[in-house]
Amino acid sequence: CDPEWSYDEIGGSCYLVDNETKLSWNDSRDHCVGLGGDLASITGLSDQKLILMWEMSDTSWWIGGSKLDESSGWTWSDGSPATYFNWGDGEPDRIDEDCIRIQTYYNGTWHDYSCILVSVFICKKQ
Ligand SMILES: [Ca+2]
Repeated sequence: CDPEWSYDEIGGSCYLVDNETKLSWNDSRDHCVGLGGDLASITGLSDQKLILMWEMSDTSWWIGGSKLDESSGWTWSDGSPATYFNWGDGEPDRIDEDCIRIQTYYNGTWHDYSCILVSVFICKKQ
């Protein structure tokens, strides 16, 4: 992995947790793509546990899930199959919240959130 990226031995991916830059979901995605990756997909328990291991600060992070394409339902921006979900209690709860954040202060459960709001984010690349 490049400097500052963390290696996932199980999945073979590299992750970048950017805890200083706050961007909308789209701008976060563009930022990750510009670095040769995409927003992080979380496709199963191993991805989920890994992210929690690294990042226990008290916040929420954009990940690559969205339902911006209404015909497809929830999808991952990197094209990974969206079969695993780890929603928090009562989530997803709003039709106008089309993007997903992982909440490190709620055991890494996810919530849907308004894509235009700014947030820190997690990138991933193969
Ligand atoms: Ca929500």
